[in-house]
Amino acid sequence: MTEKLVDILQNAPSNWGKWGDADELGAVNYLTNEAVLRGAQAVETGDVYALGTPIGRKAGDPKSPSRQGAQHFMARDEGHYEAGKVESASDDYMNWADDVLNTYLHGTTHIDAPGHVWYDGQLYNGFDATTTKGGLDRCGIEHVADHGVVGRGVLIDIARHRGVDHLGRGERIELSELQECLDAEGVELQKRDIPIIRTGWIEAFYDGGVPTELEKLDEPGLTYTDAVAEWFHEMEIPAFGTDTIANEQTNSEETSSRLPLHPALIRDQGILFNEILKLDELANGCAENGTYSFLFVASPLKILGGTGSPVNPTAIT
Ligand code: UVW
Repeated sequence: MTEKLVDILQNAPSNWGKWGDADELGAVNYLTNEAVLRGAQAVETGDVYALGTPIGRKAGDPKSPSRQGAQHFMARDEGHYEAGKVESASDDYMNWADDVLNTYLHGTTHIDAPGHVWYDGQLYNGFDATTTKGGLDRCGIEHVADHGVVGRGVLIDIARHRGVDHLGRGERIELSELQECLDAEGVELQKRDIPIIRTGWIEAFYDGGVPTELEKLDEPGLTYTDAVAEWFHEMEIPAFGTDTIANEQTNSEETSSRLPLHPALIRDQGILFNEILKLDELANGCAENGTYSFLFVASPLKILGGTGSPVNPTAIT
C-alpha cells in the first residue's frame, strides 16, 4: 500500500462504528430480512445458475499467482483396496471413496472476510492488525458464514454492453458506464443490492485468452476514485462480485496502487468481495429473458478465523 493511497483514504467513507464497536460482520449487516425478501421477489423463471468455477482442472484453475492451485487427491479409492493399502469395512459389503482438497481459501471462487486486508495497523472497524496472527481473531469469515450472503443480485454485463467477448487488459470501468449499462438492461440497482459485474475475463481465461498470473493479468474493472467509494457507501452495497481475480482494475495510475479498492471497500467499509465468478450462463439467461435481477445466495464455509472461503454462489432468476 503506497503512502499516496493511505493519504487518499484518510477522507474516504467508512462504516466503522455503524453497527457498534464490536461488529465483525461489516456491510453484510445491510442484508436484512427486507433485503432478502426483495431478492426473493426478483425470482421469475426459477432458473438456477451456479456461479463457482470448477476446482482441480489439470490445465489449472484461475487464481492469483501469490497462491498455489488446489490439489485434490484420493485418500481411498478402488485402487487403494486392490493394492491392499486400505482395509475394507470388515464384514460390510461396501467400500467407499475418500478424498482431500488442499486449497488456498482464495484459490477459487471465494468471498473475502472483512478482516482480509488492512493498513495503518487496523482492520475493518478498527480492530488491531495483530489480531490476525495465527488466524483472524476478529472479522473472520465464520461470522459472515453464520449470517449468510442472501439478497437481490443485479448483473451489470459490461462485456455485452460494449459488444465484446471480454474487456481488454487493464481497461477501466467508469462509474458512469455502470449506470449506462444498467439503463440499457432496463434494471434499477437499488440500495443494498449486490452488483455482479461481468467483464468476460474468466471466460477468456478458459478460452486461453489471458494468462493466469495476476502480474500479467493487468485486469479490467472499477478502480478507486472518491466517487466510486462514495457510490458504494451511499448505495449501502453489502457485497459485490466480478468475473476477475481481484474485483478491480489492477494497477491504478491515480493511486499508484495495485489493489486500491481492497483497502477502501473491505477495510474501510466492510464490503464483501466475491471474486472469480463464472458468469457466462447467467449472462446468457439474463439476456434471453431480458431480466437482470435475481435472488443471490452465497454460503461461505464456517472456517474459524478464516480470511475468506470458497463458495459456489447461486443466482436464481
Ligand atoms: C488479494 O488480492 C490480496 O486477495 P483476494 O484476491 O482474495 O481479494
